[in-house]
Amino acid sequence: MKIIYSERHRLHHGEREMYRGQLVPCFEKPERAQFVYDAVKERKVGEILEPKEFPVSAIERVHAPRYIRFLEQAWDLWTAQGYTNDALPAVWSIRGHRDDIEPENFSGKLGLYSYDSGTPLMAGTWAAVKTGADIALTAQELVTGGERAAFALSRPPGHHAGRDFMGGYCFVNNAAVAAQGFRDHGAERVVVLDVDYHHGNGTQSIFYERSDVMFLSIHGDPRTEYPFFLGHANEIGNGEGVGYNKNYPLAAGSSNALWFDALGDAVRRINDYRADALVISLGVDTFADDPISKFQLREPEYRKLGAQLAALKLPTVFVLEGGYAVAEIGHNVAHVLQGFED
Ligand code: SP5
Ligand code: ZN
Repeated sequence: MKIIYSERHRLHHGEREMYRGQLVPCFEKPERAQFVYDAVKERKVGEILEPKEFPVSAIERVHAPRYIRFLEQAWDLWTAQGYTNDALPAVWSIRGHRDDIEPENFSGKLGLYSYDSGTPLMAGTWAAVKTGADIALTAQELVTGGERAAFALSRPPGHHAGRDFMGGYCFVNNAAVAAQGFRDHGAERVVVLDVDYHHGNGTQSIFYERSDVMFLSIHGDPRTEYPFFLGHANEIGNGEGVGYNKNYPLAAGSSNALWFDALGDAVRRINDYRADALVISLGVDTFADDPISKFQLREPEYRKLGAQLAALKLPTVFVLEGGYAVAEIGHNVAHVLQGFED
């Protein structure tokens, strides 16, 4: 399958994230995409292409314009105050407080548009993030144009980013941008299936009231696992969207048998929905040796996942999400893609 990649992801390279009261080295780092690039190239998964450039309006189909303006301007606003280090939020709004007035103060703006202190923002963040969305849209356009599948090899990841918030190392929701791209180019029903270890809270919230994009996610139970405040089984959608959101929270440490039971149920639902296109939020932090996650997948499981996705026989875009066992993530991703193509 075609692989879309750009070196520009390197412009985003956070130094430290807040964890248990301390700043620790970022898990989400440029080497991640480099290892994936090296693995798909070495294994000849497919031709590697540069992305096209798309207008920001394509991103604003799923993100609030004032949030995107903020991302574009954030570094300039921060450095105008004399700072040169990564910006990290330390104050947030909360239930019942105002979100309709954007504070003038930079820390206030950053808090309004984020929900954790693990997602540093720096000089090249917007450029990398914009390129990531262009990569997702290029993959979608190729598949809309008749390619069976394409892989958006981008970072930073996207599935924790919502309509007007960043967090979980994510700024723009590349999977949601691709899904909306399918809708805007002829697909009537689109599925986003999220197999990252963490619940795709951003994607869920973007499509929660819609029946034209169904969202399914298999993830660590939010009772104990990040992002904690969304991803429970009783979140089934709202309004028009009732019945078009499905969560499979699994206890940390769950067996591969349980994981594939969830995938089997998801596959049945996707078949019943009669989708026109499929977007996979492909996180490989489900890997047994991932440093921040607690599932047990390895090569045979990744190949089986790819094969079961291929059996859906849908035009498919894979979008890279998490995965922090840096040296192995390239092979883990390649196993899914090769399992899909075999
Ligand atoms: C895209 C994605 O996978 N985002 C995940 C964000 C998780 N952020 C919280 C990470 C907490 C780090 N825990 C370190 C445990 C070391 N033993
Ligand atoms: Zn993750």
